[in-house]
Amino acid sequence: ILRSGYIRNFQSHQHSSMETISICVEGNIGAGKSEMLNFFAKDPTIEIISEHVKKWQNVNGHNMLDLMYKDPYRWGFTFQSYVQLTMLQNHMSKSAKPVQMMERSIYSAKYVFVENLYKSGLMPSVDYEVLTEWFNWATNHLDFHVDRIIYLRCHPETALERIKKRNRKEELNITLEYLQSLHEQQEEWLIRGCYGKHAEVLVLDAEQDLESMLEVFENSRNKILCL
Ligand code: TTP
Repeated sequence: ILRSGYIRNFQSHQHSSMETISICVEGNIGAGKSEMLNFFAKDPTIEIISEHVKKWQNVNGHNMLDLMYKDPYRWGFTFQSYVQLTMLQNHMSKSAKPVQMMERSIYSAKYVFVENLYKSGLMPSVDYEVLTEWFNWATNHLDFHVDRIIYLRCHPETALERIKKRNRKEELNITLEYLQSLHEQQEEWLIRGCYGKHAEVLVLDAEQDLESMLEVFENSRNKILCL
């Protein structure tokens, strides 16, 4: 039986104990999502899904991430449609473990990145409409659910500092303004609920250094894992 992702998400609190708990980690570029997933990867009861950036850097020899940053108007649609596919593949993958934790979701790809490209004039409206049709169909007809969203919330300035430090070559020209727009989109989605509610949202303060963040993950373990 096909179930609506939306309807299932609203009913997340009722999920049966036989089902995997599905957690998505969200936050701006550089917020520390990978560090959080690395921390929980040590737990044998949790399946981690995190290698998405590597996929986007090599689509059968094409670095889609790089093309998108070099010319978003030309490549934004191609890139975002591939992101949408890889996110769907992640959502649909079945886990043998009781908890599945994934980096990002089809929702942030759409509500944060696609909306931002469109609103800032970097995506033609026909591209935006086609991506939206695909997104609406997939989230309404495919059988996946999200139980909890962890929002690693930090200032765009902090995100920029971390991006500079890690020095991913495709991201060298990311500006503070770009991160501010993405931050606004995240706030619209996860704090102000402008795109509807897909799952319970747990906000964690991601301003702190890595050591303090690891302590936060340890102390909030039960809340994060919906225990
Ligand atoms: P993130 O998914 O934010 O991964 P990250 O490694 O930056 O996360 P963290 O530092 O918190 O561990 O972004 C990866 C790159 O992909 C980044 O340059 C932004 C870009 N991206 C898009 O352009 N569109 C999208 O829909 C998504 C999800 C990411």
